[in-house]
Amino acid sequence: MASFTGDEVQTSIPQVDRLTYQSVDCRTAMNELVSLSLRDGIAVITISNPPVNALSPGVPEGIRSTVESAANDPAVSAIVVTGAGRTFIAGADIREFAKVVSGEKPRRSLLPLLLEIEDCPKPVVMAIHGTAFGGGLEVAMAGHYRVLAASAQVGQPEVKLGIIPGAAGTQRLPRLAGVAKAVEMCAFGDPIGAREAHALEIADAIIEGDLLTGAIAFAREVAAKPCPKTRERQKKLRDTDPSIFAKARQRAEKTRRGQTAPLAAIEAVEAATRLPFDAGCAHEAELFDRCLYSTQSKALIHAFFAERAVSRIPGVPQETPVYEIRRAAVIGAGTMGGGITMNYANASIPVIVKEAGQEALDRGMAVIRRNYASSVKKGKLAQAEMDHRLSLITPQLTYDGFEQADIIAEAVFEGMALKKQVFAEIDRIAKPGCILASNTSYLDIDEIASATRRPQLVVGHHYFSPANVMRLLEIVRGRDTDKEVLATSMALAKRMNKVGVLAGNARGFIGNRMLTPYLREAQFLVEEGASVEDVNGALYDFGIAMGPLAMSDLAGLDVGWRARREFRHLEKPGVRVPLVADQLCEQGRFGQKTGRGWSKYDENRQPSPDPETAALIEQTARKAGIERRSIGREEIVDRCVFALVNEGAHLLGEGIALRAADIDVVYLNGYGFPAWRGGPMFYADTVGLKTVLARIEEFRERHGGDLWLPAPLLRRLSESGSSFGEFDRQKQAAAGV
Ligand code: T1G
Repeated sequence: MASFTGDEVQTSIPQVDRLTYQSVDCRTAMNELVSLSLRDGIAVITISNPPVNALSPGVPEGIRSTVESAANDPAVSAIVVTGAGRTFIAGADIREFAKVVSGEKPRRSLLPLLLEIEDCPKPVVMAIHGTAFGGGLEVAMAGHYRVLAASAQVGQPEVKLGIIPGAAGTQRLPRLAGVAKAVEMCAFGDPIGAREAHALEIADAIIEGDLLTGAIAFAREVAAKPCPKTRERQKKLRDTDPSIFAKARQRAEKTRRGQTAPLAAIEAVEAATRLPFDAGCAHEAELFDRCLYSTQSKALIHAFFAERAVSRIPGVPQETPVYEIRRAAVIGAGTMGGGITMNYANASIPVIVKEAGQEALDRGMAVIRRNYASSVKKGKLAQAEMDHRLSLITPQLTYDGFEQADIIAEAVFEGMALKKQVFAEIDRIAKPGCILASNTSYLDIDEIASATRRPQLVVGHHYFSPANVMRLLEIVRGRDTDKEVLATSMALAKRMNKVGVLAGNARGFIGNRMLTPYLREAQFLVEEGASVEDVNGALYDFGIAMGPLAMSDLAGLDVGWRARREFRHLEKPGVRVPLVADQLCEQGRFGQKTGRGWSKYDENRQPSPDPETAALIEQTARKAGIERRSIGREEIVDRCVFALVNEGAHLLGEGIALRAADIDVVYLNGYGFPAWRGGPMFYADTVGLKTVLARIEEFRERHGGDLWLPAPLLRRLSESGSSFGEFDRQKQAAAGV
């Protein structure tokens, strides 16, 4: 069973600064981030550090001084700590981590402050609304009592940033909620709601109505009572079943494959059951530092901020007006149309879904119902909510009602002629100001828009299959697409709980454009001697959710086949193209859906090597005079991943993608690229662009032609010793977004 070793730590880990947070002068007892007020003997400490009350520099200092001041004030019988705005404390300030890792700032420990809160002679009541995450929950657990608004959430999501709780969260949480729950919350990072927190005794009360009023009343009740210290609670640590940790490690290896922080979190909570509190905290701090200085943490923190930056579009300021989307209509109830319809219903937007025939419509609605039913079965959706969402969906065979829609999403068969016909039709029906969105995955948005009289209201909304599950939405800007339409699309993505990424109107936009060379190399590798299993296995071990050929078999080989036939005229003579996939399709082998493709599939869609495919590959290679050789995993990974990177650099250079980070967000949320590698562009930076360029030139040397022509931007950044991250920073500074 794997234990935490920590992935390669990039830089040496400096000693933690024992200097705790310097308190400000007690007389003032507050700073602009933390204020203190008195309500009839109850001190109210309010943290106000928008947008999420992170523990940025100045906040811990303010908390320390105000707690000290209240503790020393004879007029105070109890203390309430709360957050201003939409949330309690959402954790440590993640932006500070980079400064610590770069050595710009010393790492400061929150531990002494939390001990002071816990040792305060007057009851400290933590009043929690919104989120108490990470350091926020750790501060809350150092308090003597916690009262939650009914809608509040608490959690230790640090592992999602490649770290673990670093302020005794792994030591105090098991003492409050029990070891099993603490392992789950710290190792997997998902928050829990107020009711569950109350049932687990993390929360002492749920406050209905005004939180502060309820918290002050609660504080008044406990003012004369003793101050229970979380660190002194032992009951829930006793007789811990050791299989809790073994099971958690198994689950982490299965569901957090390749990630090191979950294993570190399990080890830290385990330490709480073996070591006294202080020693447990010291062990936690050591594990925390190993994670913090790891590449995985940098990658996951990059992914956190990248996902929040994608909605910033130069020239589309945050205050750009958006169209109100009250009603929607979808054309096509197939695999994509059905999922898109669910997205609108999930966002509480009434939606019409139109199909050409009753049978197809019934089939589409049956899939929608089945999807909802399976969520109810898994306890992810209440039956009432399922019924409500279905009630928002109107299946039909006509365009009736389309004239009232604020947006019409098209998800018909991927052919330009049909798309243009449909857009001409809906353009005639739709009301002025209605947005027309195409789900095309690679066709020219301007060409589609040319079939309408409102090209400024035409945009690509490219969802990923299954559309109701995959978080990515590529928002494709056409030549005439209005900025209000882009702003509306970004806002709609957020309403659907999707990540909207802006893409330029190039064939295949961002994701699929990069996928072409990635899949090309995977196919060339099997022609040159690697087995289908070698190629899939190497990328799977690299961390990608599914190997390239397995992914093609899942998506259906006929999808690419149709596109290749549509664009055969664009192929450059004399340029090598993959030779096997077309033959598989001509033999009706489309992958999982036909039981055979690159691999064979049983009735449970479990893959196994297909000797016929292997023979076909060998035969094809021989006929084409392709030399076959044994190929190592490193070459397989480098050729596939660097093909992605090189094409990504072309896209950036052409302005099809705004930021390298946007490309990473596309691949993390649409193509199963491991978040702990940060995305293809971030990964390239960790390898070093000089190394990437040298490898690409080596491949060009060996395989010739333009396929491995290094992108000019990649060459420029590599030669100037720069990186994609630096490219983004400079661009952001220049654009001021
Ligand atoms: N630090 C710095 N900035 C943060 C932040 C944080 N912890 N959380 C959010 N932001 C910024 C974010 O970048 C965005 O900025 C804005 O706030 C709004 O965020 C010691 C070591 C709280 C659920 O992992 O999960 O504590 O883009 O768009 O959708 O053991 O933010 O507007 O410039 O996400 O309403 C642990 C991370 C830290 C929580 C709100 N805490 N945050 O979601 O808004 S590690 C977390 C969230 C730690 C301790 C350890 C979410 C949210 P901008 P948003 P939202």
